[in-house]
Amino acid sequence: MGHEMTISERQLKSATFGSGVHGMHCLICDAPLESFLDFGRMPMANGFLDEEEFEDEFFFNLRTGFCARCKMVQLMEQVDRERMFHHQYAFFSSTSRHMALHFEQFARTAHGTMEDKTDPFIVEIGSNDGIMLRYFANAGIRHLGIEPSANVAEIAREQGVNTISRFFDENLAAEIVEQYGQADLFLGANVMCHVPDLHAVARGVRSLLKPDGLLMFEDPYLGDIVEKVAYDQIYDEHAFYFSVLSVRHLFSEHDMEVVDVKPQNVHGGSMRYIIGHRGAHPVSAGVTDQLEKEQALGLDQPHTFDAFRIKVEQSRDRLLEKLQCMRQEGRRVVGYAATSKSTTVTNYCGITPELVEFISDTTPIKQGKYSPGTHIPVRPYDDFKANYPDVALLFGWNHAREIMDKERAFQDSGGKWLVYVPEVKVIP
Ligand code: DWN
Repeated sequence: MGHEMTISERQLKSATFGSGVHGMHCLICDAPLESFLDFGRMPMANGFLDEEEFEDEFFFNLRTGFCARCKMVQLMEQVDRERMFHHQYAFFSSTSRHMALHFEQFARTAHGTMEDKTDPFIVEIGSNDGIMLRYFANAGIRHLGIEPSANVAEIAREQGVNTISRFFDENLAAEIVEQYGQADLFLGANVMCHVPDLHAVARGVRSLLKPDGLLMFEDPYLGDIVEKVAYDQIYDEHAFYFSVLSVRHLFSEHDMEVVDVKPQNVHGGSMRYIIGHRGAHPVSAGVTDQLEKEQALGLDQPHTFDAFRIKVEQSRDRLLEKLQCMRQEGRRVVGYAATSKSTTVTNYCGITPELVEFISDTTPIKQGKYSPGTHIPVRPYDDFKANYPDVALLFGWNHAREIMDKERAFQDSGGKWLVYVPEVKVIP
């Protein structure tokens, strides 16, 4: 996943950067930003750490803003990309079986758009451990993954997925064209929203794609975040929260247009955007339909985000109250899945090790460490299985079906799930 070296020049224009809501500018269109939600001091979502690192832990101010001009929702402050994506990046896409299937289907759909092509070439930005590109690698199709986090990129290479560890921009696009020629498809899954300098990516995509080439990417959808009060999608790595409205504006600045959109039932509700050079492909009626839905939902209006903030605060208060009640009743609560999202929830709600004994997670690199900011121990999944708690706080709510299906024994033993998206409730 990539973005420009440091904070965008656009935001640096602000003399009051980091000290207030005034003077911040939109990373896309440079209009003044309106801040609508301040989570306060926040560590990095994937900054799992050892005890001796507590003292030097990095924090920043997590705030979101809305651009009334281009409708882009975004972070008001960016963390340098090298702090987030490096040789010890803690997230591996292949940890979910359901997601592996989803990406195989995405790859098949993308492949289907190239049936008439001879020797097609596919590029994927933020290809992680190769979860999607391995489909093309196995089919013998020319492909290139771009993944700056060296440890996950290495896993992709071991599986035969051609991968380079770089951040993508127009300069890298020129190098790729020189070496491989232009691309038929440019893919991205849960990556574009991580890139503060999206203009550099858009310029790169524009020069890299053939005249009839397609950009297909998907990210968590702002409409779902707002409707489900899924505020934990907001953290350092997610610079943007896209709608069709804002994505259309961005690419229109680069002579490209959204030709289709497809809602996806992953990560709590995502949207897939299909984009081509302006005029190269017919625009589907689905685009207009979705734009109308967004207007009905008020995604173009600042008051929608003020209402969202109130619901977020209510959700935080209810969750904390529930956990405090459970502690008073002497019930053991354990977190399930040390997700990036859990960092926002635990820090914003003030969930400490007194309320949540540990967080169970299947990723070896997180185990034995502590959660960012709140320092809840992260333990291997076997610890959860060996001694079921009374309640599991489901930080991986976006994988609820997959997780609850495989944890039937926990529920059969009397265990309960505590969820907080779309509302705070105990299951069963
Ligand atoms: O955009 C991003 C999304 C797509 O993935 C990133 N910035 C980082 C990451 O976000 P996340 O960490 O919130 O992703 P997940 O997929 O909701 O959670 C993954 C974590 O959950 C891993 O640490 C593994 C853990 N997990 C588990 O312990 N047991 C996951 C599943 C499905 C399980 O059964």
